[in-house]
Amino acid sequence: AGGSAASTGDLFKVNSPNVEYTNGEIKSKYTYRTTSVKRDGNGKFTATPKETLYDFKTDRKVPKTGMMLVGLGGNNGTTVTAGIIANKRGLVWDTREGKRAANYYGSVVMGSTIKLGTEAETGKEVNVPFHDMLPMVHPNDLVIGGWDISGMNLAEAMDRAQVLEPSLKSQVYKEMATMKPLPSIYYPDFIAANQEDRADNLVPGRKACMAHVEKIRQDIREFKAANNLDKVIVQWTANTERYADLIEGVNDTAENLLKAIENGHAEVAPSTVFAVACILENAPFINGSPQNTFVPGCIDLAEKHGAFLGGDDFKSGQTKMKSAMVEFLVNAGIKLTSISSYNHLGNNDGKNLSSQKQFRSKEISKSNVVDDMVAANSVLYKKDEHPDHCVVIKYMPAVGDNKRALDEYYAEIFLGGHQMISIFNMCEDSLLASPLIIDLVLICEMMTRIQWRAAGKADYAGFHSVLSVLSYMLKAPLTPPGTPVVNALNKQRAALTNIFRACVGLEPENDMTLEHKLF
Ligand code: NAI
Ligand code: DG6
Repeated sequence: AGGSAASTGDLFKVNSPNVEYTNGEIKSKYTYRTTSVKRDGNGKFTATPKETLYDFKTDRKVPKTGMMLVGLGGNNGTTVTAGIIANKRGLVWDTREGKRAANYYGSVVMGSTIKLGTEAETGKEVNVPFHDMLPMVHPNDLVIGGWDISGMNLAEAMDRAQVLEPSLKSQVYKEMATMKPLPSIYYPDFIAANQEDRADNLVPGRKACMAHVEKIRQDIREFKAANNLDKVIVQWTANTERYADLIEGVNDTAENLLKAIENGHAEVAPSTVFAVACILENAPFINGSPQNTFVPGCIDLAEKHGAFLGGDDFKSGQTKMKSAMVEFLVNAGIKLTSISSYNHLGNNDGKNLSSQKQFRSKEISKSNVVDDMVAANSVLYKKDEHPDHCVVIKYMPAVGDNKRALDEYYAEIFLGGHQMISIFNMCEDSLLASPLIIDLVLICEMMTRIQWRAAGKADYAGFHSVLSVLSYMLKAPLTPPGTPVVNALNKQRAALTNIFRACVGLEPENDMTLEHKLF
């Protein structure tokens, strides 16, 4: 345990004329197979198989990467920092249930595997760690920094969070005490009034301005230089903000958004100011909270600069379960008719969400996660028919970070019968969110090193600015304007793993296993 181990991407080699390994790159020629469907006037379909040829090129050099968190002093910020230090040092600590060692459980990249293929002699599956599919950054090598409106050092902030065992905290305390968040921007109207008392580490000024954008850009540059980094990825894990109003002439285009910041318009949120600074600094920016940081003008700006964005809202417990459960029910032909989701928690996130406008941002992101699965099944649901869906969040200080989530799934089954599934989900919220923060950084970084071109074209390009490939980790996946949102958890994972497979010239994994059926 411990130490650093960026994957070199050489655990396996693909033996194919369509794949070329050079010192610096992996190049693949890839046939993307889809089905094009036409509907005639009588409601009949013609389905035509379609092939598109792409070239992918993956940079094999794993960069020295920095992760800057907005909200570094919060529960997620301190937990993910302590977790990475613990892994880096291979720490072991006592708990009442015995010794525990640092791990990356809950991280798709560090904790899961991908089927590579079938062993020739035995016919058995060969699975490789996700982290070894492509040459990826190891989380132990991430250099951590960031901002918080609370100036507490990270050791004290970790105590304030009440997430980790004392025997673990004592081992990382000294190192974390040396880490202090950079001052941040604070526009009080965007987060709950009950947060005011921790806002003691502020860049002067209480509304958007270009000086704030420039200050954040400067912070990123200085962090990069001080730590000799090739790349910095920024992630919002600060308080949930209220939605910003979408106003024509203010946040609808890149130009108008920049003008609105210059003019100090009151509807520009701190998270949008961070996003704009990151776009201009070419640092990918991921939003782990539910608010509409990525107003149309912000996405427009990212597209113009070829900068990467990902969002919104970490999908950690209740919603991840929901996106798996609803996919199962609807694909099983069971008519889900209602979902009642209740949860209570006692951490600072819960305190902030006890305010109506901030709760509303969360309610929206927690509520939209079933739409695509329901819309895909015209046998069970008429057009625009939806299951009833209600989301409740209550602040209960005594339970701290130990969130309780109760869900009732009510469905109609054969011949008018009913099925009720009730789930009680209890977890330390930040221990579920921290591995997602890591996955988002590692995958996002990887995507900055993959380029594509249509076969026969001269120039390669990057993926679209909006990285919808991060959807698996996010409750309300941001997708390129005009493209569909996929919430179904298995589809999200398949998109991610199959894009990685395409980069090394492998077909999407299918589970036909004809080799075990046709002999
Ligand atoms: P937290 O309240 O413990 O931490 C948020 C931190 O952000 C605080 O330290 C606060 O001082 C700071 N902050 C507020 N405004 C800021 C600004 N403008 N600039 C810099 N720092 C600022 O909350 P926690 O539990 O760490 O969650 C963070 C966010 O992640 C919340 O929005 C939450 O809704 C979201 N989230 C959390 C999940 C989880 O499982 N823990 C899952 C999904 C989303
Ligand atoms: C209570 O819902 C507070 C929220 O911040 C959640 O804990 C967080 O969004 C995680 O939600 P979920 O639905 O992914 O467990």
